[in-house]
Amino acid sequence: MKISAARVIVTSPGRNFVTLKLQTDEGLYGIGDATLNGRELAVVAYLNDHVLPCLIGRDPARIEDIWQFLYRGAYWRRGPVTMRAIAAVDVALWDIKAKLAGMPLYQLLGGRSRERVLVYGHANGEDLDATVDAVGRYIDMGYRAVRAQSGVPGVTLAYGVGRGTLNYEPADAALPTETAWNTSRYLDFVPRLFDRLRARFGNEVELLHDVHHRLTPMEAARLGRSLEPHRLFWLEDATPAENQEAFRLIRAHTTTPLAVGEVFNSIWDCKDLIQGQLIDYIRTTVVGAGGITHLRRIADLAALYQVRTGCHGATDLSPVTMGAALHFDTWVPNFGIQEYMRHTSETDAVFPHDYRFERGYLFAGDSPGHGVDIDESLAARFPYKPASLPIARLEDGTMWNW
Ligand code: EZ4
Ligand code: CO
Repeated sequence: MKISAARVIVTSPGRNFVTLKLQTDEGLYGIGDATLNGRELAVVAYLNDHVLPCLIGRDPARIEDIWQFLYRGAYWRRGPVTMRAIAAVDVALWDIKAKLAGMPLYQLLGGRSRERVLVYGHANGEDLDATVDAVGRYIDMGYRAVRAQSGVPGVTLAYGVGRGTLNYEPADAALPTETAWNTSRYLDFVPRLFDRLRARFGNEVELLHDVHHRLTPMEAARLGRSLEPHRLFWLEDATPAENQEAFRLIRAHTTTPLAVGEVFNSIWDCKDLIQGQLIDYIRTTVVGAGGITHLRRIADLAALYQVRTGCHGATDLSPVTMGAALHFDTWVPNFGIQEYMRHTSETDAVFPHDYRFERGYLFAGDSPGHGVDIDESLAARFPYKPASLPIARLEDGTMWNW
């Protein structure tokens, strides 16, 4: 069998997605996601100009060798654009291999380690009352784990606050929206939010919170300590992690579990965090870190140190990534939780899939492959629309981390 054609499909059914379709000379095809929020066309160019011409005529069974070819063979290693392009190829190849075997992908990875995949949803509101109500609505929908984000009094456009729908999408304008940040107000507010949530909902529901890189290590340590009574499932991205060592300081001061890594793209970004036992959950996902082939190396390293997985699953990762992630989650022994933001109904229609949500869990389907397809004629009805992620500045104008 040979790879006979490769095509990149860009579609925007509510938001932009980049999808790779690899075809074989025997009629089988595989699908991979290559979406990089706000930088979609950079990955399209990387695939079209540098990756796809090298794939034609290759044996699609050689997943590992093609991975190594694209990683080592580029000379310029890593980075979000390269690693997403590699992920798209890798996932499409696993899809082909599993379809050829007539098995759901999790069977090829080593089989089922669990019956269902615990997920968390995103509840958010413009203020404290609205956020408490939003968490209640997620619990009513059956969620057992909920991420709570709230507008902060005195902060214009805090991270994670939607505009009245279930589908929060931060890439909201062609050019970056400017938001203003105030750390003191945030640090005063967040413990009050979780006081209210625990008082209202008790300890049964798992609660999570995403700082989205806004704090320094010592501020993060203070927040983690102040949230200890609220027993969070995790505190996410408390400080930027380019310097992995920064988490040592946070860790020394708090027992609140820490999660990080949705922006990481290789095992090298999390090696010290894992080996130093500085985190509890690693957030790298299939599309972010070079596909199933590389993510499983990260998970295996993490398992040695009792670090569990918590794959990124925001709506800017397409249903193809969600499908592949659910097969990964169904297999991976050190599974923690899976993020699950619902896609719009237009997105779900463009990407027919066999995974399903029930009572707080997602279930990978049993059709051969990763179980997600693309309806190309429907996709063509939603042309690409430029969209950027926002930026954040401190109130004096200093650029900050969004
Ligand atoms: O802001 O994926 O935990 N989830 C997140 C996401 C990110 C988006 C950026 O594209 O932090 O909502
Ligand atoms: Co996050």
